Amino acid sequence: RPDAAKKIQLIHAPFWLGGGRAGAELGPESIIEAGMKRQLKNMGLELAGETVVDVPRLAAEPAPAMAKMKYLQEVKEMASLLGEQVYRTVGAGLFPLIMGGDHSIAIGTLAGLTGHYGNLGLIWFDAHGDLNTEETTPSGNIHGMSLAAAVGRGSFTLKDIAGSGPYIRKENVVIIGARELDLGEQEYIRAEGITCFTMHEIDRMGIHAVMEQAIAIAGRGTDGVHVSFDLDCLDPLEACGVGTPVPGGLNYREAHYAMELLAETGLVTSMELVEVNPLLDQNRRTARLAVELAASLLGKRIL
Ligand code: 5AB
Ligand code: MN
Ligand code: MN
Ligand code: MN
Repeated sequence: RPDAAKKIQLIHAPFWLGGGRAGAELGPESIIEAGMKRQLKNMGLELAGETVVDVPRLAAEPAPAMAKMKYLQEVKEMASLLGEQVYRTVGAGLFPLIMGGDHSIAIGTLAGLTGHYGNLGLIWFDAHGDLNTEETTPSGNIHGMSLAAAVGRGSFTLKDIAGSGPYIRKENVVIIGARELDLGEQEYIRAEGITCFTMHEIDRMGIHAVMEQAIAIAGRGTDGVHVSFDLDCLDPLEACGVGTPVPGGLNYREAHYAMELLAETGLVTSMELVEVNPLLDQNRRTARLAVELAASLLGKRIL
């Protein structure tokens, strides 16, 4: 059953500079157009409020092609503004549902969440690892470094954002759906023993067993679990409206089932939906999927 006591705060983070590809800033609006509010209402959930974070939308300068961290200043500004909103939302007893925006917004989300929760678990649905640093990045795009920042890897981390709390502990991080990891990311995952269920493990074990283990790991000794959902974890045949599609992803049923299992745990503190790019989408298909997956995570059942 949807937890009717759950009051949702919708937070728009219309930011694209971390992904270096325009269109992600239109993600929040597209998710709203796809029926997010209607969906929450139909489920009997209370929409407490809606905030649009005033993130930098246009860079003062085009990113230098060789930069190892493109638009770092803008990312920091975005993260502190978003972090403040998320912190306030949690403090008010509301459930933050953050709509991106490229995946660099997770740095802001997690700055706000860790300011409140001292020991948060994290499940990162993604085709990618997002564990690059300025040294290992092949692109200079900070959306590929956001999980690294969350665990304290690299020179720019969560701690650079005012109000943030402790890093997310590596033993409580789980990546699900990976199928494109850069060399430096592979080495780091192996060296640090980060739990990463690639598509190979999902094929081998099935999504049910993967989720049971993921929930146990992210939930072990933590104050709750944040779900960071990069829509590119899904197969591009079902979700083409993302900035960096990779073939061979989660299908519709697997993704829904994963959200339903998370809902059953009652452990989820917050969710973000990132990398929806309506300029690349077809008939808002990806945005509609984002709405449906959020609904499932918030407890939607058909019977
Ligand atoms: B996303 C790549 N690893 O660092 C890089 O979409 C892609 O948030 C990053 O997962 C993709 O540039 C970032 C090649
Ligand atoms: Mn990502
Ligand atoms: Mn990704
Ligand atoms: Mn992407």
